Amino acid sequence: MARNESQISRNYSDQIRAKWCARAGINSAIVKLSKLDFQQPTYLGEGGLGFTSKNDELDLGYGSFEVTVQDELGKLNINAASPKALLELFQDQSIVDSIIDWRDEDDKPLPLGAESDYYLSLPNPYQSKNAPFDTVRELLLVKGINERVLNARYGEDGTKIIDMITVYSSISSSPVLNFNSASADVLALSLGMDLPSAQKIVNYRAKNGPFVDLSQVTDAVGVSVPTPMMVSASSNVFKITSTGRLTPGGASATISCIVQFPENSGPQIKYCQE
Ligand SMILES: [Ca+2]
Repeated sequence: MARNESQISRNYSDQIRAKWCARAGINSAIVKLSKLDFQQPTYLGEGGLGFTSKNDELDLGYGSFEVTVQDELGKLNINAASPKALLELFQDQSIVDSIIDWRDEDDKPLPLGAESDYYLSLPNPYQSKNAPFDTVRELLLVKGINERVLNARYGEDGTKIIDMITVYSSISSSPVLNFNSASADVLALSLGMDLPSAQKIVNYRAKNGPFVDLSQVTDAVGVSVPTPMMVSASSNVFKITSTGRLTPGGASATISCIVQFPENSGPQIKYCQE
């Protein structure tokens, strides 16, 4: 019995120490991102930025971290996504109607959607939001959406849907898409482009580095980019995911944070999941 208890308490303290390693990774990413010039094009490389405590030549003594950074503005904004984009992504009209009902102001359901009438009839009732999503995981409150739907894979590279979408905007509250960070799938979905054209943008960017502005995309790739939503060459809001791992024992802990870097103040943590 006593042995079990000491084992449990040891596991617990390993978890705490692994979490401290993960936090060190988050801090290291914030320091790196703080050094970016947010007036310049933001390009973290295809697939985002990755580094480890070993790359940083940081000795955590008992553990290490592994970090990935993604540009949130390179994702499909579910507060701005068109019905067509949502249908392409989720392949389910009922989910599309329910997402639109959740974020629109009225309480009148679309043909396959749901508003407060539906949600108030659930065993644990709640109202329809009738306002923009504040987090991506808020989608779990919407009719027809569960973890399986959010973790389904999309497109040729099989990215999880939850990793392709965002609710975050730049400094102004309007949703913005950074064409220097968006994958071909996200460019196609967000802007209503065809996939081969979107792929041209990504290929050019991967080879030549980021675009300075939208006209340069047209000049370089020969593709005129539709702009049903605001687009930008830069970003100041990122998702940092850090996994801390203990060297002996191998206990691990992962932390994900959304961090925004406003122009005239320090970094702001918008969301954190431990
Ligand atoms: Ca509504």
